[in-house]
Amino acid sequence: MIAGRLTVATDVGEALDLGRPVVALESTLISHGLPYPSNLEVARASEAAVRESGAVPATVAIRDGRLLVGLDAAALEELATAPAGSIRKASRPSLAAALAAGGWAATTVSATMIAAHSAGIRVFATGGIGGVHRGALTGGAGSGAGSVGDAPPTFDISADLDELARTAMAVVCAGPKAILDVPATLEYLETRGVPVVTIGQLELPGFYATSSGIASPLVAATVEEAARVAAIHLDMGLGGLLVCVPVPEEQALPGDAARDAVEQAIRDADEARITGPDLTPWLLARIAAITGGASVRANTALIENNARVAGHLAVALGR
Ligand code: PSU
Ligand code: MN
Repeated sequence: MIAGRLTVATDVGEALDLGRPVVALESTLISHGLPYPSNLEVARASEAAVRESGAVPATVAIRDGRLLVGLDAAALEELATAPAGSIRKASRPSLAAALAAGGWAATTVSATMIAAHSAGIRVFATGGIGGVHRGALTGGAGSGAGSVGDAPPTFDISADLDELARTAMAVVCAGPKAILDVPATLEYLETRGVPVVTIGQLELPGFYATSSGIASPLVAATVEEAARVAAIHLDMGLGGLLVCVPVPEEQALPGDAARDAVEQAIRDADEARITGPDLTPWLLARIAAITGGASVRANTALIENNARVAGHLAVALGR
């Protein structure tokens, strides 16, 4: 049983008992997605944004064989300041091993959904979900297996996608990460029955950029409208859904700058032969270097914004 592995923070447990809105936050973006001190700043800012929206934040991580749902200030700081590489990245396939190993592990979207859902949380905010990596289906560039065209397909598809299909939660993000094959990620989500609802614009957000250039499968004018769809999908037990919100305009990267940085980073990852769970953190760090930190400002802004919207969504779902 998952519940037997949970350590739920007191304020989170009280809110859940009283039926008050709670928003789960993940920890891989803290340990693997962003450099210190931006990671700690955004972790704190996200919790504050959830509170300002009228909900209780529950950052999820693993420590000493327990799934922590809600971290105190000291735990958050420990996680954010741990030396690079000292914290495991736990997703569904690596969750049991991370629990068995003891010590700290950070939870990805899939592992956070498993813990938060078991605790009774229905809304979760992240930055950008994982998805179908470039070269996953076609091989060649982006496959991580060397720079050019004859590399075989990698089948590198994030466990986030199947988790969305099976676990009933609304996950708020700024779109699939721009390092991915975004059209293939959308098709995969459709095949697995996951609604993708964008709030406030017709196009799917592009993570660092406000738009991906691809039409969103579903559009909601307001958070309340998205909440009505989420409530029905979750109540019918149809699994999870993805709610997309664009990065705030002021911190967004221009679409072409984001595209150039992503393509350069993917070429570099191919050359360095980076594959598997290391690929996403490696690409994010490389894009930060290429953009002189502009991607980190966009990433932190979108994470905090998603936390705020998730808070409003949780409040609306509670009505
Ligand atoms: N959003 C961010 N930065 C991140 C992530 C999301 O802004 O680092 C993390 C999430 O934890 C997500 C993971 O589940 O990246 C995807 O990793 P992979 O592609 O290896 O499945
Ligand atoms: Mn992968």
